[in-house]
Amino acid sequence: MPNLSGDLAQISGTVLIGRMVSPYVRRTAVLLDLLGIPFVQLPVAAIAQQDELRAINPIGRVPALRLDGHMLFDSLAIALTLTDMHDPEGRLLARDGRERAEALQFIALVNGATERAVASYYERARRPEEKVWPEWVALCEAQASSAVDALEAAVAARGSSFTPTYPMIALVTSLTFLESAVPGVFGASRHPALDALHAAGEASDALRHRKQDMQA
Ligand SMILES: N[C@@H](CCC(=O)N[C@@H](CS)C(=O)NCC(=O)O)C(=O)O
Repeated sequence: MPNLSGDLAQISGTVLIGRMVSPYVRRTAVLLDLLGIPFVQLPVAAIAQQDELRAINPIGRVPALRLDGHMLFDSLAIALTLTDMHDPEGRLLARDGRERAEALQFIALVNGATERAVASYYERARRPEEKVWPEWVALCEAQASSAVDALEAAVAARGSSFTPTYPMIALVTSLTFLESAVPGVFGASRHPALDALHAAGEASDALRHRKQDMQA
């Protein structure tokens, strides 16, 4: 019987809990790398290992991050904590003013699109076929598409160059997930600016060391 709490007790230092197939886990790993924080990854499967996961994170989701002996969860809360502590110049996430407000809104769009896509994916992939609710799938995917369209407009206005900031890393990891899990929400013909940025981001040093991986 696997025992996540027991495994954690055996490891010292910073531990990232979750698999790279999750865009939220993957962006957290990339952020830790960019901040130069060494960590051990425990590739816990959120659904299959729910009971164990809830014993360490009451919401039963990944990522969770054990940092300085405390368990943090929710990727944005983790990112805000890590950048407050280790990014004093706001290199990865603007620290104040309009730039911070814009960065947080951008992340909210990325996370909103991803949450709706995850909901649609779970409905289609995890429910018994006869219980899948097509109207719910359509609503989730319409919301995800609308958020991705807004991201396309934002990126088209600023240009498709990739810089390894947290909002860009969040975007690229989510686009990779969307492409594989919810076909039709993000695509090169409708989203040329996002497509160019996505390709540049996935090829960058920051991301290519932390591949999306179903197993890891
Ligand atoms: N808002 C959360 C979302 C995390 C999330 O949805 N994680 C998914 C994996 S991609 C998960 O844990 N799913 C299991 C579940 O929701 O039961 C975050 O940003 O960390």
